[in-house]
Amino acid sequence: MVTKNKKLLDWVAEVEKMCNPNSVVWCDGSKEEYDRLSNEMVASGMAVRLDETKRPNCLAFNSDPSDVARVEGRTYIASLKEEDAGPLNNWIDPVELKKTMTELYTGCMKGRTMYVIPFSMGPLGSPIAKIGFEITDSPYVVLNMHIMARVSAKVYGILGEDGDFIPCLHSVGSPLEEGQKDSRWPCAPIEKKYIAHFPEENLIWSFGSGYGGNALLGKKCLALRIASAMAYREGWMAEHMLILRLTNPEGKKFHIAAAFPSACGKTNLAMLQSTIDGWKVETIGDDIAWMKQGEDGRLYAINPENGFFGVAPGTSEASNPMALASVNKNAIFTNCVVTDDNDIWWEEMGVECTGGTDWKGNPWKPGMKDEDGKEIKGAHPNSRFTAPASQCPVICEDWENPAGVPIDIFVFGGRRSNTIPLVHQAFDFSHGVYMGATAASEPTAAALDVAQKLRFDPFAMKPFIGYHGGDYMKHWFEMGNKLGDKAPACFYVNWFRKTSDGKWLWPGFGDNSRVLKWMCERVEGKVGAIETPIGLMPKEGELDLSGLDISAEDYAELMKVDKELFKASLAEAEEYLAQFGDKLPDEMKKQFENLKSRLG
Ligand code: GTP
Ligand code: SPV
Ligand code: MN
Repeated sequence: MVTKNKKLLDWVAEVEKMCNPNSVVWCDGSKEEYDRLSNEMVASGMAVRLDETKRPNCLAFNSDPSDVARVEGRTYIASLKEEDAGPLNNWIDPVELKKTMTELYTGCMKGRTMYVIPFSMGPLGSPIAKIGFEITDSPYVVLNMHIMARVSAKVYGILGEDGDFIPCLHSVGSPLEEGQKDSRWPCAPIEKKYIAHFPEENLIWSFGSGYGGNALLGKKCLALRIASAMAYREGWMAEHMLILRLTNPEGKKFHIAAAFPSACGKTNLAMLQSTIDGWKVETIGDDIAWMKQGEDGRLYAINPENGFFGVAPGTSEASNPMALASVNKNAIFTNCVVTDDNDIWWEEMGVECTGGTDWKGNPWKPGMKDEDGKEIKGAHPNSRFTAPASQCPVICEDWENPAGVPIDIFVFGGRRSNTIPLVHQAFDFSHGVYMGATAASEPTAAALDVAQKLRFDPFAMKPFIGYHGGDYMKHWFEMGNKLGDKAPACFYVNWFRKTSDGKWLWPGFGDNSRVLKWMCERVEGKVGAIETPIGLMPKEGELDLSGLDISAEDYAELMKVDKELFKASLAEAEEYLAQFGDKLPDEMKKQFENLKSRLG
């Protein structure tokens, strides 16, 4: 018996009875376990092993074409009271939802193995870490969890006989009848998918999807939705943020946490290769930050994850060489092209591909067109790599330090082809909270069912706040009050502004270091700023553009603050804020009025 923990034993027995698997495997996180499951999945045809000389110990998977991203419309915060879930979440009464899901779970693991995965989010045994157990019938999930979380037999010891943990139940929702052949990627149809959270119980139930944040429950479900609700209750923060260390030519270190919506540049910024001399970035995390006030009054951040689940398309030697280096061994690729010579490929990888098998499993060549003459993409736009963070060449020596790193700068942002300038700074922390809370972004491929228009995505947390959005804003203001003059400086960026004919106005990627440099110099008081109605912007000549080929017209367009456009957007902001009702903090109203009067 691997554990004597009663809560764990009872829960596993109960789930086994309900789901009726063929057998139960208590996982230990070992290499032997990883290799055994990899070999089994290759033998059954569910995975492809890539060429060992080119990409040692790497696997490629293709998902079902219906199961390629998070499903926000099927994601629920089932708090006891509907008002506690707030307007940004879907809600179902927890009793009712458990009844519905219990019916779905009943017998759902027939013909399958049930795995019990012991994991820690955050360094094993550190006071800031949280222990979870994921029960799943997907060996693909077990393999990914090995990389993304700290899966280890040691977790049973840390848990002890009466320690607590966060139960995470997952099934692909596709039982196998006697003699039935499994599909390559079992899952359930959309109307049977549920990604459910019971925040008062710290409980997660996921059914019907095998993909990413729907299935790797330590990530969005635990480390953001459940953790954000805990953080609200306990006075800390769980945010959808990358964490990086930036060192300037004098050797001074700055720590930056940045919140951009899904597929809006966190992984890229976290591993940035600076294009300006003497400035160096090291990665601490690329997706999630847990932050607590330290004894010195500053805000300290840790990355609770152990790996990267990164967007593949667009990752190249030119855009993100450090991500590319992270996936040259021990990685998993989902929905990419397996090339004819058994390597991996995706669009804009920057290497030639003569052909292979596309994400749907069909023979594929670059430039292939469908019946309507539209180019067929080899990789799905939300195809992903899973790679151990330790393999990133610029991983920071403090990335596993349980004390975390002190945050100097918060960056908010989104994907906006117009209106929002490259960078502006908040007048103070409260204004920064207003900026973050009213951030808006254009849709990406990271979620299947998001309307194809601009949407408000407060602090990039719209899909991940485990409680009421108004309380979430209040919590941000309260953190600001607690941190006082030690609160991080707040900035807002937009790497994605385009010309009227659709060209990027800003080169982005490594050149984003120029913007980070300006932020650090602002914090140090080395540069000034121009005051605009929306915030503080670089003075002429103070944003380092040395060696960059950007025309004066493009630069002016990139930095333009069109007062009329901003004035016009006030009505949308007002409508968005109104949905928080009584829970909208007075400070948000005040900040809105201030902005309105500054815009005149
Ligand atoms: P999630 O993992 O979904 O949370 O995404 P993310 O925020 O980590 O986004 P990521 O860094 O993977 O970038 C998503 C897409 O944006 C990729 O296609 C990138 O190539 C592109 N991208 C990232 N940074 C920049 C940039 O500075 N400029 C431009 N034009 N594109 C960028
Ligand atoms: C995101 O969508 O923000 C991701 C990918 O990081 S997933 O893990 O699928 O949520
Ligand atoms: Mn993300």
